[in-house]
Amino acid sequence: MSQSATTTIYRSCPTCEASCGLKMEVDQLGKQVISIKGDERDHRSGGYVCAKSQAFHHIHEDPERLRRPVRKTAEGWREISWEEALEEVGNRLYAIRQQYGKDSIAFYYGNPNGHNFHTQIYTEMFISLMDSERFFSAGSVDQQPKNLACEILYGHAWLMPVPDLDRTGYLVCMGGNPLVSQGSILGAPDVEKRFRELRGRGGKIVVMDPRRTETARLADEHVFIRPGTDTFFLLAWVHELFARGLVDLGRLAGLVDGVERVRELAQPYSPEAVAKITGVGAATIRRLVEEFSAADRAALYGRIGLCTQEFGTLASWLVEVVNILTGRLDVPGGSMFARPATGQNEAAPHVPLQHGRFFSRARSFPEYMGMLPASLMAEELECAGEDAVHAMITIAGNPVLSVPNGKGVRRAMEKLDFVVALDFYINETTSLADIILPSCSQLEHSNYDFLFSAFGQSNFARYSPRVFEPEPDSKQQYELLLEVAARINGMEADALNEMMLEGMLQRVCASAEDPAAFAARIKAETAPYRDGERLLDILLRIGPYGDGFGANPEGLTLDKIKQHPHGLDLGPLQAMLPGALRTGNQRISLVHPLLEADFPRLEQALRRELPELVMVGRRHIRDMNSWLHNIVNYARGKNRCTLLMNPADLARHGLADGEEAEISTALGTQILPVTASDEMMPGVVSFPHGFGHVYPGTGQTTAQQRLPGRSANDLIGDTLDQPSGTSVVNGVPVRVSRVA
Ligand SMILES: Nc1nc2c(c(=O)[nH]1)N[C@H]1C(S)=C(S)[C@@H](COP(=O)(O)OP(=O)(O)OC[C@H]3O[C@@H](n4cnc5c(=O)[nH]c(N)nc54)[C@H](O)[C@@H]3O)O[C@H]1N2
Ligand SMILES: Nc1nc2c(c(=O)[nH]1)N[C@H]1C(S)=C(S)[C@@H](COP(=O)(O)OP(=O)(O)OC[C@H]3O[C@@H](n4cnc5c(=O)[nH]c(N)nc54)[C@H](O)[C@@H]3O)O[C@H]1N2
Ligand code: SF4
Ligand SMILES: [Mo]
Repeated sequence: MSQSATTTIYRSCPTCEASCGLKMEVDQLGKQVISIKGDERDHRSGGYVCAKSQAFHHIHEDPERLRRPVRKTAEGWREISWEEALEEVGNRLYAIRQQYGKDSIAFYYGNPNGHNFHTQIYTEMFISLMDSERFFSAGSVDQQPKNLACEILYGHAWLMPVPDLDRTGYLVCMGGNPLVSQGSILGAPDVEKRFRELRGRGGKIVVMDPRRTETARLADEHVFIRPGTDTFFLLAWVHELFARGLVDLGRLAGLVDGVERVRELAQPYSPEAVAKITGVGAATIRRLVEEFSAADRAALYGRIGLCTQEFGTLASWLVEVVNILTGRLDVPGGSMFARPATGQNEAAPHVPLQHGRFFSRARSFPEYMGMLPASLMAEELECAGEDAVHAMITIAGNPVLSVPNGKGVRRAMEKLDFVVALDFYINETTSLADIILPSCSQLEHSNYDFLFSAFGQSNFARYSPRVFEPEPDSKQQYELLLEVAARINGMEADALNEMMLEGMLQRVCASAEDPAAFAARIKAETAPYRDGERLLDILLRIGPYGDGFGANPEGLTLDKIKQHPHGLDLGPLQAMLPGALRTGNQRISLVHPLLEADFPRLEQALRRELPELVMVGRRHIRDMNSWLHNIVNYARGKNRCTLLMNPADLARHGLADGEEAEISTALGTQILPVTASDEMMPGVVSFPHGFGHVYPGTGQTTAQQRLPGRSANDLIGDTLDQPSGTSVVNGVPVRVSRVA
């Protein structure tokens, strides 16, 4: 028998934002994971894990996960060497860019990049070296309205508060189902326990959702709200605050401008005026407003259901406005900002709003955050003539399933001269690539909870060691970003990597007494680390808890964080304002022309006839958007890609539970089984996204055989939240009928 090499590794789960602590038993000789359990000593998750804690292990072992680059040939996919793959990718992209210009190469950035800190650290470099106005990402099917609201109010798109669940006494949750999604921009492992504790200490939870969700079932009160109408409800809330003298800015008094203008904007939207469109009675609105204001500690939280709707930016903005006007922002038990050790939420110079600096070609829609709306990707890829796109790169994303008009994206991608995918599966999108460059798996790289420590329920730092040595002849995702960005620009990847370090040193040392000496010191002290970890060490050491390279010898370094395998607790959330504001004048201005410009559209919508049936999305605990369906454990069981429909609506349409029905929109028709569910608000149906594993030529047998489903995004068109360009995937008018 071979000598046992079982070791225990503590790390955080990379699959969702909760970032739970895991205890892994592994056989490093055999490169086998023996078990993955919750780490009871993790100070944030205390042993909690969900069903998806095993996901990254299954992905690692999936024989269909790509380990080497592949090239599409007439005889099918052929494995090729890294040299050949990178040469070809570099040469083709370089030539296309020389011939047709920088905007002829489109790229799409997917969600899993946010779960790998190496990739994140190299992202800014990649985007700036791509230098393409045809940049799309999952962000515009997700949180960009919140980015825009926070950028306007607090001066930075990612300076986002989270509801202080552990100390609040009254929580209103709108458009989020954290019991299933495990929370987003919420940072809370084991939401269920926290919610039970909130109620246990006499607090109250109200969920506002067109579906009585898993979260709603745990709450004290669930209120149905018609999809896409939260802005009206929230304006009525604001209206009531003024009407009843309940505006109380608390410790933010003296820091906030535009209060009077907000009163004027909300003036027409009395509870009575919005009752019909929202489906929420005026008495209910008044009572909730009263209870919220009366509570000792209260927080209003809104998430993806509020973002990906017709007035996503206004709704996301109003969530902040209500918290501000009721004195709930930046106080314990309210809505608070985390203070990550890597310094993202520290004071920094004001940067002008990143909006409208360029426009889409097909319909002149303004960019936001350097990106064009993902919903406009198909038409943008189809532009003809001088504006034509010739090549595309996808980076850990599956837009054919995850972006509205996915079929259109696919058709448009098929016509391009050259497509590269940085991905480890051959799926609905990457099967269109000429070459796929697979990174190694999450078990083969270290991690640091970089993005998600900025949304924690408490402040923390956590480093995760890699579990296995990467396979020989494999590449990390960040190395691929370096290679591609360098080659497109006719550079060497190593030189580019060196420039990354020098660039960071320049920024960090600019204000030092002797910049050259400080840079030399940083270089020497961080020399044991390389690449992302080296840059991470610098960020940590100059960060708010850092050792400052000598200025604060007791402070943090990456070495010290590594000595805390269960995560390092940096204490409860603290007040961060006005210090963290990056608005230039250190004040919060509640109003902005971009927001006001959307009010005429809102007034029109109030007078519009209500559609008979509208569609919303839903998530299931065993899914992660489109990409875990090749895991047998998560694909078995009942088909969960069904249309939930209120029994009364079913009867009205002459449909029976379980029967297949046609669901149609202006974009197309899908056939899906219907499930009778009194969870659904009458007039609302729910269609989960991330399914539709139905295309030939993909390499995900389990997904195709066991859980093909249909893609909700083949029914969703190009309606946008105007200020942010975010897709309207909730509140989409649909028709449902018996199959002809
Ligand atoms: N209708 C509707 N559409 C939606 C949503 C909705 O609620 N309704 N939600 C939206 C949201 S919030 C999001 S975030 C997007 C997600 O949309 P995308 O960001 O496009 O993500 P996925 O569809 O999950 O695809 C992820 C891809 O990354 C690859 N991948 C995963 N991990 C790695 C890795 O470590 N390395 C490499 N190289 N590749 C990897 C997978 O193989 C897969 O191809 O979907 C959006 N689409
Ligand atoms: N299991 C699982 N977990 C996930 C994911 C996954 O795919 N599966 N994806 C991850 C990602 S990328 C993200 S961004 C997060 C998202 O996390 P959440 O924001 O919690 O997302 P959902 O679970 O989709 O919950 C959105 C809720 O909004 C409701 N809703 C829809 N339209 C409206 C509306 O107009 N108004 C109101 N008030 N509510 C509305 C829906 O019915 C749904 O209950 O989840 C993450 N976690
Ligand atoms: S809740 Fe999220 S982070 Fe925690 S175990 Fe599940 S997938 Fe992993
Ligand atoms: Mo997301």
